[in-house]
Amino acid sequence: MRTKLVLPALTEARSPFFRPVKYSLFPPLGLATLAAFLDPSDEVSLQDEHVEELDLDDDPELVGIEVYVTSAHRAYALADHYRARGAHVVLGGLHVTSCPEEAARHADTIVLGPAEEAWPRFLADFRAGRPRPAYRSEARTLAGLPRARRDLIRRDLYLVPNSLVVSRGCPHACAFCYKDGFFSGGRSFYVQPVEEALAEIERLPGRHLYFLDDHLFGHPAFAGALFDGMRGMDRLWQAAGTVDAVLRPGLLEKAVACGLRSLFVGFETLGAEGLRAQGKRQNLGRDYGEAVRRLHDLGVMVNASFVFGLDEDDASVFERTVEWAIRQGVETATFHVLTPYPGTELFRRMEADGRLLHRDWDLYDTRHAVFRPARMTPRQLEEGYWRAYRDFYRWGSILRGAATKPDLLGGLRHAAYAIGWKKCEPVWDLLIRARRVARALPLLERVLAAERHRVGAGAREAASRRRRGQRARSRERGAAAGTVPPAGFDRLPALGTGGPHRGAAARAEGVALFRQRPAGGARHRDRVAQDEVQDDPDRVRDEDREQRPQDAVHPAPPGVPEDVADEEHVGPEERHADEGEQEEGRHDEQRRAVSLREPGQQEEGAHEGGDGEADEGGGPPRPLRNEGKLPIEAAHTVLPSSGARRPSSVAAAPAVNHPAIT
Ligand code: B12
Ligand code: SF4
Repeated sequence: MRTKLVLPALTEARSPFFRPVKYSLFPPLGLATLAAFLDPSDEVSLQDEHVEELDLDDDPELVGIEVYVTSAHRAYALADHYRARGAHVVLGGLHVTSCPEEAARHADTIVLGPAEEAWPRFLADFRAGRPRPAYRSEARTLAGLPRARRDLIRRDLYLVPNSLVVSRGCPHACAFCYKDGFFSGGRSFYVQPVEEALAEIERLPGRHLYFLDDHLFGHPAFAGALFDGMRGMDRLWQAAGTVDAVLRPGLLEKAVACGLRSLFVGFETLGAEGLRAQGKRQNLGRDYGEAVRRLHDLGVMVNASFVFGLDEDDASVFERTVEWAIRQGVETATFHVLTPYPGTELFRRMEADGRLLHRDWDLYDTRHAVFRPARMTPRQLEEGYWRAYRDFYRWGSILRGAATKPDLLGGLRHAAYAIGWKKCEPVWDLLIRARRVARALPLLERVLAAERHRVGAGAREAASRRRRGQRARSRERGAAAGTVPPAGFDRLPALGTGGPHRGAAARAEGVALFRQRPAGGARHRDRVAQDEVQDDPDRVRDEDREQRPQDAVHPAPPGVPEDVADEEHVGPEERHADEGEQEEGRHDEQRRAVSLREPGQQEEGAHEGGDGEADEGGGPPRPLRNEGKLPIEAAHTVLPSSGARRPSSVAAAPAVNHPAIT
């Protein structure tokens, strides 16, 4: 059987003038997966229009086309072309699943959802001469799949030929994500058996890997076993993860130990309210600054993803977001205009509210405003989006970001990575046209590897910073409870041994507990505070919280059987797990210390968090953290506008994973 599989490109990727490198990054893994189900006797050609001219004069019997929203029109044109030539055309992929009626007008057969089980059924029917017009994914597993036909991929045309996915979907359910629509009617998060994933990694040549999983850390037992298995493979790899996964102790360290050097993190917004409306509660109250620090301390570069146009965003959101990212020393940032993909909850809401401007799918590319934003015009949104890119990647911004790194090597690595992606686009364009883009991979590997020897030191530094942070937080709590003197104050001798009760009683009676310390007393006060920590009930609760079962890395027998692994996330249980997390998020909202700062309070805010610097200064007691007393709605992030060397916690909003490099 003569079969052709095609990944059509969106218009921009075919430009005769300029080709962004992002379209030459990853090969069409989905189509290589489908090709594996063909018979060895079948003739098959796989073409990716992002990197090559399509040969449209051929004469296949069966044509399979992958359809994304942005390439839908092109995909339909190709489908019409091949149908006119007598081929049987099958359309599949995300957009077909979202808009089946639309796709069906251009296809002999459509396949809805992930196709590992439906595509072989179709092939059997097709060979038997009775193909049906539609197939829907009925069973979902990644166990025992035939090997993706990577031999059909022209590796030399991609910068990152070793892309792979070892899971499908994600344990979360966000209103703007493609995930729920695509995986509806079955499991929406499942993983490959660990041995099979490791075997695939072993087969991939070279050192560099890019995991395209929506949330590689989404199943801690699986991810832990995978990372353990990858130790000693001498890989360098990149992936995507959520803020909460980054903050969770243990797993990230394992990932770094087996080669993680750059992570795409969906920060999405610095305000809580917008993404709360999107149902992304799992990351609420998370400390974004701490997430970035944790990654950097472990030698992992950060590609921070942000989305603009949420209902709480006004025209100031662009500058605030960019400024925050630069100050955090984020190496690369990916900005998106909020885009209601068809099939998502967000799309349904926007449609019901009459906010969609059009359905020209070509423009649903996260660069155009396709809906009416709440607090700015569509034009302001688009202009702000482009301005954010320009501002973040200005030479001055890159240098400022690089200057946040603790040493020269870190700064150079930062600058090299950012410049490589965004300042060398003409060079990429040339390499792409000369079909030499793969030659740049060793360079990428060198940049990624640059900090490797620092990782041990980074981890130690991180641990000591955490300890200092714990002490600082305990002091704050102690101060609130009346047991520990605030910064710059000493305990009055007569009341020095009072516990929380005594402190509260004394406060109630208006008795002074502390006196301002004369200059030079910091060392003594630190000792006192450290002793007090032992009695601090809040601290115990804090530690408990860090070790809650749901936060802990589950014991991971290597080779977690997929079914067992999935039980935690599949079907109704998945929903429960999600709800559990959301519930947890709600509790966290109440319990976690959320930094509440108003403009003008930046200097204090800048001293909060892990590094404990604030307490070294003396002066009056600084504002205490919220301790959950104020509603989270009040916790809009206010970004530092000046002065702070390292802004810390931000009222966190949930993360979204849309893995892409730039
Ligand atoms: C890698 C990637 C890219 C790569 C290239 C794509 C490629 N080589 O396949 C690059 C960087 C170029 C890219 C660019 C863009 N991307 Co992109 N990308 C991805 C990513 C991270 C992984 C895709 C992947 O390999 N998945 C793994 C394989 C195994 O799955 P699959 O491709 O879906 O294939 C399975 C099924 O869909 C089905 N199937 C697929 N094709 C076919 C065909 C037939 C005939 C059949 C029967 C079945 C079938 O079977 C496969 C096995 O189950 C996804 C996120 C995701 N989780 O999918 C986003 C994603 C696809 N991208 C997205 C977007 C928006 C974009 C951009 C517009 C971003 C931008 N602002 O520029 C551009 C435009 C893309 C385009 N050409 O139109 C969205 C798409 C939304 C939508 N509804 O279509 C996604 C889902 C990200 C997101 N969460 O928003 N992307
Ligand atoms: S947006 Fe990200 S975290 Fe949310 S469901 Fe999608 S992949 Fe998961």
